[in-house]
Amino acid sequence: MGCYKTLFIFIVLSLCFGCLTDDGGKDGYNGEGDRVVYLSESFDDLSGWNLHLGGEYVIDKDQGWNGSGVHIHGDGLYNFPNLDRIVDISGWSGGIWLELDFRAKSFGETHEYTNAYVLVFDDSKSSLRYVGLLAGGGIKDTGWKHRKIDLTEYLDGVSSMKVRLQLQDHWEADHSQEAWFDEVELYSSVSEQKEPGEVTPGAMFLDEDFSDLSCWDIHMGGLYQAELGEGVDDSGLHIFGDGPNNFPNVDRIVDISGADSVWLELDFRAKSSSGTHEYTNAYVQIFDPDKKSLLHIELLAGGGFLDTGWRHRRIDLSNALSGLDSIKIRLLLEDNWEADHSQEAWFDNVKIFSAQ
Ligand SMILES: [Ca+2]
Ligand SMILES: [Ca+2]
Ligand SMILES: [Ca+2]
Ligand SMILES: [Ca+2]
Repeated sequence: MGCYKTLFIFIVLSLCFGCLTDDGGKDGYNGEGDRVVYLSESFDDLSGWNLHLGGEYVIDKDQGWNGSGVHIHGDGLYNFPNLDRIVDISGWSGGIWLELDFRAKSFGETHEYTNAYVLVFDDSKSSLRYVGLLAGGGIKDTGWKHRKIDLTEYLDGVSSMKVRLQLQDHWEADHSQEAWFDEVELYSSVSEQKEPGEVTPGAMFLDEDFSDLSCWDIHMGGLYQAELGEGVDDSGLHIFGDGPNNFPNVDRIVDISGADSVWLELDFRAKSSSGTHEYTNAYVQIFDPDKKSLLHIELLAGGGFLDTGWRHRRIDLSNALSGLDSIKIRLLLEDNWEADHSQEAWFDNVKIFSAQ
């Protein structure tokens, strides 16, 4: 499999600071079956949400999927307008899901610049647990879409979460984006919980054990370096150093033509000089190299820890990557912090494959 030099354009995943006070989510009540509903928001009004604006952005009510919804619109340069609220989910058991309807619109359809996100934090630790990319470029108007997100793995041990609905505008002031959200539901259920199925790899598209780095394009910043370091067995990729606002990463193109399902798995470890901040650390990003659009973000470790130790993650990308012949995979460390707060990350055994 070849390696290709590709134009590198940065996506900076924003983490806007902190939220102010909140009156908390709606009290839990029983919905369908054994569902416990923690948040059921139809946006008849915006009460209970903290609005965080930037540039010339406005957040107000507009036509939603069902009745009214919330609308983020305006323009700005490098702005991340969002609304968030804290939801008490103490005592949840079984599985926990977030459902919402959204629509995202962009001035242009040819850029990887991102648009609509939903972010989930552990509020008690100010740590980011989940990054849901809803629309990541390559579109002019998604129309209304529905998304159901299984947060069970990401909210393990969390009793107070913050949900943030966000538009990211990395673009010049005269290129605008807008997003709508509606019918946001957060609920847990024991009976709806699904056991993760076993997956047997079939065709392998990438099987990287990091015995060398020759097939990767390396993009560093600040004092960051990439080297062959400690792996799960033998060597792995180690990204280390320091800098303010640096996003060192490696990427490569992977041919997935003919895939009828696409799975990604990898081992990773992330370390931070502080265990108390929501600042992020290790990510995997997947792009459509032709459209330069971002298709999936997997947050591996998002703050609130000193050292994760080695962990394993397996992700079903079949829906996000359906119909593509090639993708770009990027292994990324984000250092949004000052120069004297450092982070490092390790990656090993990165595999992309079809299920048998
Ligand atoms: Ca509504
Ligand atoms: Ca703009
Ligand atoms: Ca290895
Ligand atoms: Ca730093």
